[in-house]
Amino acid sequence: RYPTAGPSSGAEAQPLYTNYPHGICVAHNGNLTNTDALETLVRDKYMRHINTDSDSELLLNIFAEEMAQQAKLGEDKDDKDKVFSSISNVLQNCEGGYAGMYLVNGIGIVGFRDPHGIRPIVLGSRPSPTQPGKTDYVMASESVAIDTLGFSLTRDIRPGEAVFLDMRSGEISTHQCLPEATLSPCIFEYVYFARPDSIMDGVSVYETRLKMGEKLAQKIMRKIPDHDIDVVIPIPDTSRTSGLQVAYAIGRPFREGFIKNRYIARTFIMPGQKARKKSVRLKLNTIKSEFAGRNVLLVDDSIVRGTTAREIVQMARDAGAKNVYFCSAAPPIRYPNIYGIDIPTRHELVAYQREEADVAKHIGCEWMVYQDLPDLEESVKSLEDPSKATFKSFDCSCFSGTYVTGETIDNDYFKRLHDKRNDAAKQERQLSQSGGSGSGSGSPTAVEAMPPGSSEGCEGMVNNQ
Ligand code: PIN
Repeated sequence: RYPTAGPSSGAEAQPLYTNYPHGICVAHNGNLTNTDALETLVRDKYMRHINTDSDSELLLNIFAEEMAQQAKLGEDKDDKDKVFSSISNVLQNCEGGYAGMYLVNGIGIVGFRDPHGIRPIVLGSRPSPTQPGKTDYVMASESVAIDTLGFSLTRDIRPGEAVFLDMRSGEISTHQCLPEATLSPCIFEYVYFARPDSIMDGVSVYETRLKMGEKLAQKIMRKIPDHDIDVVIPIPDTSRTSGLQVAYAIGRPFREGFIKNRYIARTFIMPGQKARKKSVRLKLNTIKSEFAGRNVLLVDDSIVRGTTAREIVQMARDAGAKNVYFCSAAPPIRYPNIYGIDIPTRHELVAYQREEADVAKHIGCEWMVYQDLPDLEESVKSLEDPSKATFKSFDCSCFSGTYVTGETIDNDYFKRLHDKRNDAAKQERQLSQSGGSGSGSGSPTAVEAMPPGSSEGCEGMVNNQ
């Protein structure tokens, strides 16, 4: 798991382990938002020692403590009931977006998903190759892992639900540990994070990206009906799918103009604008003949800090493009993400206090078009199986500033997030390998009162998968 809040020290590498009771491990994806309150609970009430700044350790101890209490109740209670009660305790106490698994030594494995289903987790199965008549199970963040291992996707784990695999009996059981849970998954999984071959909450990620392209094309046609686009060029890799559909829908050729150097590491790992900027040129090269003398429409999945976008527009010009237009399959990102995707603090976002035309000016293109948020939501919602109709809403917080767990997210929270996430802080942490993870309490969800921060920009993001 990449750290989105704390440092990346070896002690925080998953799975995290506690030896009391039973011996319990945790692996999780996402981010807890009330870590201060949880730290107090674990230290002062549970009297448990905390060794790291990782929220995974809190998740581990909250479950472990409840398992210890359940163990005291004696043998007459089923293992699965003890496990499910302990998961209920986790879900009631932990706020944020998270999904994961605990392995309880001698008892089994339990997978769980946060009460809003912000982060994904799926269950798969296959006939056991070693025990005829029995079934093997697997749980993972994305269905692609299930395919790859030769299992079949069974279903998504529901928000607030736990799935327990009993290692003694080999039985599987499920329980809705928080009955009032509702599904509001992170829409960014569909925009960028999930692999296109994943099926997430019953919807093909690939198909949602085609829809995003279709809706984006419609907006381009509405806004600039007399456009003079000669060719549509995606910025690899994620935007290929939506770019393909943009080209098809506006009736212009789709061409590969940027080729990725497959030996270069992802740029988000590099702190600081200079390193990232340089790495864009190392990472991508142009096929000059696709640009020369043409009006090109570049398509990207999203624009975060705009550093890559700006560099890429310049690369298109250097390759001989006559005019460069830009479109984004996602709406303007104006707010930080607090559920496990490292979208930085507000002032580092290119769309912070900028409208479309200002962003176009900043990245250096002739004009640009962003997807509208209702269209993005519709791109996913329209593909939902109507017989299931499970989406209540989506977590679109980085576009809208509305956080589904909003009641505990206040300005104090965002200030601390800023202190951890800005470039300068990240660089300092990289040197010292120390830091922390934060939270807040209070009421409003507004993030207007962000403190001024680092002037450095960067590109890219990462989530906790
Ligand atoms: C590209 C994913 N995508 C590319 C991530 C960069 C924004 N950036 C978000 C665009 S891939 S910036 O799938 O990893 O190939 O323009 O905001 O700097």
